[in-house]
Amino acid sequence: MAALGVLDEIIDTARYPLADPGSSALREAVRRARAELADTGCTVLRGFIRPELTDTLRAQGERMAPHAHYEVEQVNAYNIPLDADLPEDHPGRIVLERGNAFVPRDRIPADALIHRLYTDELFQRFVADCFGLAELHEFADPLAGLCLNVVAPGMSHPWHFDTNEFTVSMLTQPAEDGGVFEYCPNIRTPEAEHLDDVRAVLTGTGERFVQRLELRPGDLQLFQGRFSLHRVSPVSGARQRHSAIFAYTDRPGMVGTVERTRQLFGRVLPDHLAAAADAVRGDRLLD
Ligand SMILES: O=C(O)CCC(=O)C(=O)O
Ligand SMILES: [Fe+2]
Repeated sequence: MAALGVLDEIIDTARYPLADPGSSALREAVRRARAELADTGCTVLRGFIRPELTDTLRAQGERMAPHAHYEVEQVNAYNIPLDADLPEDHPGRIVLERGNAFVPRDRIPADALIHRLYTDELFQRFVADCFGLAELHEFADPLAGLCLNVVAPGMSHPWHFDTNEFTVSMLTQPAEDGGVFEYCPNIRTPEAEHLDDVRAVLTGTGERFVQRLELRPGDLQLFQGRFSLHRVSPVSGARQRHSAIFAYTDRPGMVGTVERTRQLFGRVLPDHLAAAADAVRGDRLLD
């Protein structure tokens, strides 16, 4: 039973018995995750990975980090074009430097701990339960589905809202200093942007909105970033900060656009071009 192998080798199944969804330990873990997600859009499952594996987790990340696409990009918090027609005082006009770099899925060995977790069906089932989703699918995108997010000293992953509904991540290597995950729970809602509050955070006067997570390698983080502005604060010291991003959707077949893929990874694959062609044609018939 391959799935059981992943569970017992990688996950601390004494704390998170994923193969036994009816157990009181697992029911309590799911209940807590759901309650915290409903409250703040964020929950951390501490010590998800077996403690004796945290050094392997770190070392594997360190080995793949040189394959990240390093290119500083000018962005805003909303992931919209910088020349968008916005009022003078709109926080979307504040330009930030995105200095993090992603190692794409095709550079992450299939036997790496994070890759084995990402594709494990019981892990996916557990994550879906925590988010209260009926189903969960890996991205069909060969690059964006699983990434290692690398923030080098002097860099940050600046304030932003996510375009996806939910994110699953795991710190694999902390920074020596800085590199803290900071977030503003529900600073906007589906009904209201709360631009004044967002501007306050972006300009450094919104401390009252900001919460900080103390993450340790091997903690599993579940996050809903569409309404909660968040960032990884500037990294300092000698070490890069590494985190695995496990990207899932509630519908199958998710492939990134050609433009965004080139920005994030510096290249595109035939799958991205094919998906773009399908989107234009609206069907999969031969020309
Ligand atoms: O690396 C992290 O902890 C945060 C990543 C993030 O916010 C993102 O990829 O959208
Ligand atoms: Fe994000």
